[in-house]
Amino acid sequence: MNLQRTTPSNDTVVARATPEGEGGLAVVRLSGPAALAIARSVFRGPGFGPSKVHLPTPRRAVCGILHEPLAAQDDEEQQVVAIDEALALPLPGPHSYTGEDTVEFFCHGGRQVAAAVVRACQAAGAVAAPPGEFTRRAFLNGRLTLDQAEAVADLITAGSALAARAAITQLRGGLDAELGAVEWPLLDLLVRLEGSLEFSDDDGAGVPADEVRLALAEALEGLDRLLALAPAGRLLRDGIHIALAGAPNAGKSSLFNRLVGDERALVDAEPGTTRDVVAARVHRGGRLYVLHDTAGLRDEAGRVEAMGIARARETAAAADLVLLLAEAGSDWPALALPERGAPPVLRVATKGDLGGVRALGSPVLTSALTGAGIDDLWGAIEKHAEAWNLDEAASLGVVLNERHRQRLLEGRDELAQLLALYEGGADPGDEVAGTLLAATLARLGEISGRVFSEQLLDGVFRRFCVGK
Ligand SMILES: Nc1nc2c(ncn2[C@@H]2O[C@H](COP(=O)(O)OP(=O)(O)OP(=O)(O)O)[C@@H](O)[C@H]2O)c(=O)[nH]1
Ligand SMILES: [Mg+2]
Repeated sequence: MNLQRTTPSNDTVVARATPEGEGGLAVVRLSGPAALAIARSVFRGPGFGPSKVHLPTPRRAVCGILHEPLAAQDDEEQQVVAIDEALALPLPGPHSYTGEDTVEFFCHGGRQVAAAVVRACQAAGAVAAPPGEFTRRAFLNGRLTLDQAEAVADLITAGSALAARAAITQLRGGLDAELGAVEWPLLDLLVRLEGSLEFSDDDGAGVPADEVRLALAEALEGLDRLLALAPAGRLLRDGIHIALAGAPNAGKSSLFNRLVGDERALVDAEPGTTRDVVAARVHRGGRLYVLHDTAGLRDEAGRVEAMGIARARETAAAADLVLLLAEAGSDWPALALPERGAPPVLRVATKGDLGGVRALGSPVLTSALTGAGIDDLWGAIEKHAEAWNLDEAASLGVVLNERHRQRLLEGRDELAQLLALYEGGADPGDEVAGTLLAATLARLGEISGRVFSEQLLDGVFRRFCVGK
């Protein structure tokens, strides 16, 4: 197997790990071979400071003074220019987040202190850490797999309780375990295929085709099970997007406001009130929903309204679920969604308080005025959401992103092709099978980073924040 490992750079990096702005505390993190030496020149406290007689106790925080770097490193009496009173926590490698020597400073929050601490560390020889640098080093030092590193970013950006649970479960090895269940039997098979080549002179017997076929079929099933969770990964990360569409005056904005629990969109008796798409986030049952109110659909509209209607159709086509609204008793408007990949449509009758009969094919009758049917509507929405298996993905810790999905799809297709050779009755032979299988395993190995390139890492860590 192609195991590429580039070593982390020799720099010692520094960055604030907490967001900028006012808050009680800020954390500044130093990591790299010179972390302790740099910490000694900007922090005076038990075990720190210029004297090398006392060393800090690993993993024990001490209180002291963060200061401008000292000119003469070994002058115990030298007066320091204080930046803050702070805690320093020495975390020697390899038992640190990055796997390198690390020192974390817990200083006062706000805009000035942490920035001054970072500057002091830089003056003492540290370089500013680019986004994701600490996690990149953690990966390069074997502290995390690549998909665990991605889960760190997902955990930080999680927009819902369920997304956070999914990310921490993936960080704790969820996806790696599920992938391993597919990869290990294939690795085992690969070893046997390659072994049979080496010893073929002795006994002439390769791996029985039936066994290869069975192992490939099982792996294929496993990959399909994982791929079925790809939509859940996207919905956990981006939220479930719901578009409200319908004829002008159907009561879309009123229902939108009800669902959001806030008067976000303008409501008026005049048809054509909503032009632009108005979006709002709603948290329910640990999930994040992003609702979109849109312009009423009609044919005769002015120029600006027509632009709004085009946006309404685009929003509906891109949504995960469309609520198609019509006043109880009136007809359903034509939505004209694209034929391929169109989202499911849930028909919702509105203005139920006016006494109109429930329109044919509508499972839900609502009134934005009285609030009747709103709980039922949420129930129907949640029923749709169940089908996307967000809870399963979260409890397994399988939060697939586009990168994972692509590698899984490619691996799946390659395995399917190999399996087809066997099923066609033609045994391709252990050598061919072994070569194809090794290529597939290398592709799947990019998910956990068992196989990686600098380019792959740049792509993954680009979306991280500074200080992580
Ligand atoms: N009685 C009653 N009136 C409603 C209800 N919902 C909306 N309305 C009224 O219907 C009119 C249109 O409501 P909107 O929510 O602006 O309708 P819309 O579909 O967003 O309209 P456009 O943005 O113009 O496409 C307003 O006068 C609302 O007060 C309802 O549940 N019951
Ligand atoms: Mg409206």
